[in-house]
Amino acid sequence: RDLEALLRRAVHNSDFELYFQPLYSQQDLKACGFEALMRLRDQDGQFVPPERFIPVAEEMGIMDELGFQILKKGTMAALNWPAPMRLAINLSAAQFESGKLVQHVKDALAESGLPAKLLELEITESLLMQNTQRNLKQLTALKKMGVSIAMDDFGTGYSSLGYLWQFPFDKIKIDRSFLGGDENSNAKAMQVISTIIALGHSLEMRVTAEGVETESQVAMLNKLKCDQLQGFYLGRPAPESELEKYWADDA
Ligand code: G
Ligand code: G
Ligand code: MN
Ligand code: NA
Repeated sequence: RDLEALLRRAVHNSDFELYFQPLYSQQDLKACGFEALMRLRDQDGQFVPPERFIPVAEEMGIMDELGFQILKKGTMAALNWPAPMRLAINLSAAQFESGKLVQHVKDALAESGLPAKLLELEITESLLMQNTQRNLKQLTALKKMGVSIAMDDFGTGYSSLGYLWQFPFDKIKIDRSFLGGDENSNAKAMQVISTIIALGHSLEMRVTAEGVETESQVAMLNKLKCDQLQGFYLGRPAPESELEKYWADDA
């Protein structure tokens, strides 16, 4: 199939792009890092959605190698950002299953020279539902290297709470569905968000809200002392060449 050929080329020639979406710190509402998001183009130059190509890459058994390429590309890009701008990278289960993840992260950091403390790895809770102990072990090894670990899409999985206390995550990212409701559901969603923030803080984790699309959401999350914000209102995923604006107005 076409998509398989695209993916095979992507992994062989590192023929794909990374886009980067800014993460804002609540305190000064300035960008403090970027999340890398993989972008793959078809023959016509149109983007194929990650929701479509990532499952195929996993089926093909190349997601582990592709994940390694993403780590290498991402850390190389982040090297050009002003410190302490951080890099967040999404991991997939295949990278844990291969048993190579820790070495891949080590290699990417060594090759790029990016300090481990500037790298944050995002995992979803579904990843911890299989091979829990084995995966937690790899996360522990990564943490020992100085890399931080975030739980992505928090609140959407089956047993968010079950894993939260089993591993010292540095950060929780509240799934964007909590911010996506209409005005009626908003008040209730706010209660839930506020509770997740309190829970995270009680476990000494930082909390990020995803899917921030309006100014009033920014104000509300500020009031709730949500540590970081991410969403289209603050910045859409963009290519490396367009990130400078996020630190240009710093001086
Ligand atoms: O921005 P967006 O449409 O790219 O992302 C859609 C989904 O694809 C998200 O769940 C995101 O976590 C996932 N995704 C995007 N880039 C990567 C990547 O580099 N690695 C992995 N494992 N998932 C990614
Ligand atoms: O699962 P993960 O959080 O890694 O997914 C990132 C995805 O979320 C990307 O597809 C990105 O484009 C999308 N995204 C980021 N911010 C927003 C937002 O404010 N609104 C919506 N609808 N999607 C967003
Ligand atoms: Mn993510
Ligand atoms: Na997410």
